[in-house]
Amino acid sequence: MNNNEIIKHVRGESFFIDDMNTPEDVLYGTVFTSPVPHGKIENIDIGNALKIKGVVKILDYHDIPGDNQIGAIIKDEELLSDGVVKFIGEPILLILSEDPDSGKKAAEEIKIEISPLPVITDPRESFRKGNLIVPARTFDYGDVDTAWEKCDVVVEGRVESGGQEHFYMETQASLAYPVENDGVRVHSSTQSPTAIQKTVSNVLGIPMNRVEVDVRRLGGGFGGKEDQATPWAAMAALGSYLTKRPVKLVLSRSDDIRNTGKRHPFSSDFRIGLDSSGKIVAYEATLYQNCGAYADLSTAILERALFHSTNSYFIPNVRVTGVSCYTNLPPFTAFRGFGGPQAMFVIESAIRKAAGEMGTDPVHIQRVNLLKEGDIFPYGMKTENCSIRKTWDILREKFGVEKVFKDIREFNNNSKQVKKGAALMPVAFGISFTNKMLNQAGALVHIYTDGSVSVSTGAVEMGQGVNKKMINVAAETLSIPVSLVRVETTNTTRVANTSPTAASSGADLNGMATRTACINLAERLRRVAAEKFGSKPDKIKFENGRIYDSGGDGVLNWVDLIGAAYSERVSLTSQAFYATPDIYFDKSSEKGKPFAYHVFGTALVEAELDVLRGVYKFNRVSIVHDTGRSLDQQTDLGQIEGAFIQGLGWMTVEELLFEEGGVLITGGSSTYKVPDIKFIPEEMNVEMLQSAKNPYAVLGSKAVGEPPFMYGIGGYFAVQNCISAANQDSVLDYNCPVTPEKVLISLLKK
Ligand code: MTE
Ligand code: LUZ
Ligand code: MOS
Repeated sequence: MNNNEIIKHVRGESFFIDDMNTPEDVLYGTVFTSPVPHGKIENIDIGNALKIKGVVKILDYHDIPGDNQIGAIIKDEELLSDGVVKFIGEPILLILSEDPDSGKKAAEEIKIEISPLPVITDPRESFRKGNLIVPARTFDYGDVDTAWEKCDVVVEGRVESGGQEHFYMETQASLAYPVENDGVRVHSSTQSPTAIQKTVSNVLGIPMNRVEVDVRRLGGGFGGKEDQATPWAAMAALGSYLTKRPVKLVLSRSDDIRNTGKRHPFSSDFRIGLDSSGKIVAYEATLYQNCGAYADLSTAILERALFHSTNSYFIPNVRVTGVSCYTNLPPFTAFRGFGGPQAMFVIESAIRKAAGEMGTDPVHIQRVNLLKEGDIFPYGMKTENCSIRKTWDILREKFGVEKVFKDIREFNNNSKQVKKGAALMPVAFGISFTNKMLNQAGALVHIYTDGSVSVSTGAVEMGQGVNKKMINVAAETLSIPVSLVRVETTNTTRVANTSPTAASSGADLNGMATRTACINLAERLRRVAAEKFGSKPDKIKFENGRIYDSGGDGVLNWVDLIGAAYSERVSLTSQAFYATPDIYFDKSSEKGKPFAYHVFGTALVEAELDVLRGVYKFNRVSIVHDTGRSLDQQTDLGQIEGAFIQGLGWMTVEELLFEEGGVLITGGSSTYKVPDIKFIPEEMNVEMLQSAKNPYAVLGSKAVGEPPFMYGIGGYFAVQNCISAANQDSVLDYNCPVTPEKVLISLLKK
């Protein structure tokens, strides 16, 4: 199959913001940001900066005609600081210049005096000082307090997981134009066109109908542009609105890495209790979420962490508490998995530690606790079409899991300098935005008189192939070749009030809306054909661009049918809406059915360690993943492999380091390592379980964007197994990423 988007990317033909033609009068935006992690601005001197040739204007918060506010969930973040800065990289001034270089020079000439305030970077310290975004939340199920007595083994521990830089190929970028009647048009690399429309309207103090946001595609988002494309777009819009000139604002890689949020680091405590058969009887955990300086999406991310704190296991007694702690780091934000990976790393660590204590194979504990059909999650939702055991068993048979472990033991018995290890990682991930309101989407479909079809939805293409999936849905529903269908830019004037393309539900929600719009069109066309054949609408069949009468011998081709419909003055446009049915959640009891359904799967990750150097590689990964009826197999394969690698990177080599005072040490590709082609396992086996039933997404498909990320967690434990094989005395800790340096240290530990 031919994924048009990807072929264009490879050929370098795809357009991103920075490739767009800019008018001659364009101005360039440069953002002057805080050099300190916390402080009060005493004085700013822009005198010398204004003298630089090419500098047109330098804006501060006084220039904002509307609200100086960008907080999406909690209104705690200014667009341009009005006095107190809380992280290094916080925007203070917007420099507008005729060329990008003079903006940069001007920024260097700005003199700022800031009196320092105390800096906190550790979430536990912030917690002790009561510096929380909202009060702690607790999910409670069964009776944990009395359950400990029934356990044969109880172990406790601490787990740390690091942040993660999104490292999308295209940095944050926007281009804003003034349009007549006091409006603006904004092109942005954003996952949330409507969020930008709302924020720009609010910042400029103009109604939303004067703000048009248009998105062609993103050079990657991964959650980093769900909320954090907004400030840059709002600044470009502000500059454009005030100067009546186009303004382009594209962050350099180093500014992007320094000024924007990443995956939240978590620090967690757990206690787990099991009976002698390996059944988990009770589980308790406290998650300290390092939120950075502003709320951003942190509270929603913490909520999803709580939802996924028992991963794919049934545990009868659970209490998990989460706290969202402010610190003086960039506001951490959405990143593939959205808190799910952080919470799953905690329960997987707890299982490993318990297995060590009991002298049991962790694989055994994982297996006996896997969810069964009808089991209940701690938040009250029942599993349905639960395929976790099926994916586990298929993996076991198809990829000879037992033999893999046996071969590894034999290999390790005969090898001193190289040790091997492997781990299994089952995953259950809930699909729907946990904020019910966001589970809605719209589509607008036109059929032109030549039979070609135009589809607009609220979904944003960011490399995940959602456009290809929309094409497939429209083509299948109208029974026409995919070559007749084109997906337009995502534009707030065509599809309004859109949710971000996120929570893996872009294809689900927008696909449903697209399908409904196409069904409406097909119904109208069926009536036209019936009229023409002198037959009944329910006798009309669509097949491969051919329309025929199953009750007679009338036949039409697609183009003639469209021509007939047009002559008969039948509307060839349909707009449709979709809202996920039957989801609800009661925050007072923390119970409900927050997800339309779950995605399941299991991975086997195999690693090999060079004991002298501490370096490791991943030889093979085998994944059985429940895709439902795939909307596009090539795309889904890419999503499963890509998400796994990104998860593996988070667990192993991607180390985000801040100095004590909040200075980012790993601010570029020379200091922050992302997986490269050589890091990818030599052998990647992916088995898609397409038979899994799913009535809750379009055409029986299942969301695929985020769930496979968490297979990467298996990589951590595979490396840990190598370490144990090399040094039985090494004390295993649960602190990702497990970089080669850390491996070497634990190998040397006695
Ligand atoms: N794949 C690519 N190539 N680039 C991306 O930015 N984002 C991921 C995932 N896959 C991403 C990606 C994230 S975080 C999400 S939520 C989903 O795609 C969003 O798209 P979907 O809802 O259409 O699956
Ligand atoms: N974004 C969001 C998400 O706003 N709510 C969610 O539940 C979610 N889940 C995953 C990724 N992004
Ligand atoms: Mo993805 S983290 O939902 O953008």
